Amino acid sequence: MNKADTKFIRRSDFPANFLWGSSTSSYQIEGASRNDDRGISIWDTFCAKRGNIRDGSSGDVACDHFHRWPGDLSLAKDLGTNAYRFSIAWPRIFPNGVGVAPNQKGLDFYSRLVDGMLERGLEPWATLYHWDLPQALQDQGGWANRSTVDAFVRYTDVVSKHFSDRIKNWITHNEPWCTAFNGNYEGVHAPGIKDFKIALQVCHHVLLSHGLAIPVIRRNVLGARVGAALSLHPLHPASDSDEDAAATKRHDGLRNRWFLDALHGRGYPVDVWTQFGDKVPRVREGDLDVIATPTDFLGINYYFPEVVANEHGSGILNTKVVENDDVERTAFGWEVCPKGMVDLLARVHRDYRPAEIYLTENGSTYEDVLRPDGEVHDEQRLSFLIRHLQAARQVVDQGIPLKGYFAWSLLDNFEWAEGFGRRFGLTYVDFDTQRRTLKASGKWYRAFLHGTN
Ligand code: IFM
Repeated sequence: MNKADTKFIRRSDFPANFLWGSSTSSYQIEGASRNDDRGISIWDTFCAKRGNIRDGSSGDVACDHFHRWPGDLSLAKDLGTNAYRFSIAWPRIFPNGVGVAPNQKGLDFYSRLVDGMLERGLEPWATLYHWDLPQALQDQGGWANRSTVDAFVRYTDVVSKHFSDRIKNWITHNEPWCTAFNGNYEGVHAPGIKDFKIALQVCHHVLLSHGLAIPVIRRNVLGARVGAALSLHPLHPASDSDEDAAATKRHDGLRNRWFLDALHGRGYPVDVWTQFGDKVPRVREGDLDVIATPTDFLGINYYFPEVVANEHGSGILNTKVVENDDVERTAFGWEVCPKGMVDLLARVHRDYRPAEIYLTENGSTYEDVLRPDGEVHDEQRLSFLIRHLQAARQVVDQGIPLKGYFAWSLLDNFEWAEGFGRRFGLTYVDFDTQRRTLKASGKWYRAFLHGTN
């Protein structure tokens, strides 16, 4: 393990108005999947199919946050964070995805939750879509069907109107890449489709719905601040060869530029678009302008860089992500590379100039053990956190408008296809008893935020 020196980072190294938070998402923590008339989501369906989730689990109970949210928000407050990123489960608001009237009980749940944040001095950062699409919409084709875009806009309208007095910060979509490609090309996430053409269409509709939602939120919420959260990766060629350099550019075209270019008014990158042949999405006149609707910030979820090689026959773009052995990795196999975060944010700032950037997720998973002394000594996560905060400071020092950091995650939770086997929390959750224990990394974050480390 690479030790990080805790002395070299202090909260006071950051601007006084820097936002400090933690992130979660509805399906990963809420549980109570049938309570208060919540509808079925694609993740309920996906989890029910044997073999989809590594440990056969689901988010049915998860962290039981639906019932335990007061304690969880108090954990976030005790950490010293001043913001909290959460997501709203669409099927709690519209159990069938659309409808004449929303489900009042669903609105009431989030109302209590948001009041709980405000009472604790946590600024609510709401994500509208963190992957739990109502199953009824998937039954009509899901995001591949353009009518899902209209349904999303209607859901956005209802929710943003309802919370207009209490939520100012809105994230339309979390990681559209994952929605589109994990869910509809690789088939490892809900809805479990493996079709590149469908994935590209899904991606287009998700981005379109982002653009259409922005003016709706602005109309409903005075002083609203709106953006999307993208999962982005710094990329490196596997060798000095021209082939690997070209492969890296192609991979970047889909992994990063497909989203960044479209959101910043440049359309989809032509160099990769032309490689997709008849698989390209149907794009109507005006769609690209809608997608490029100006935002207030860009959310970046940073986890790891990728090394790319040219490989004929591999994937759609003849590219392959390779692993070199001599790097530090998390238990997920993801490379630990704080410098990659600096490079990535510098690149985004240089090439796209978003008004503000927030690190809306950053974190790591390790095999945590709750010891007999009642402690979780997660030194590796602690080191990961410190080094990424040091990297964040370098970003700020370079004059890049990074305005906040949200650690993923407040709690260990349901890690999608990996089930409960991947712990990302600053807080350890015993899923048998639902007991929460702040890990060493969480204690350090608390001391950092309170200025006592
Ligand atoms: O748990 C996920 C989260 O839902 C989206 N971003 C990455 C995290 C870790 O895999």
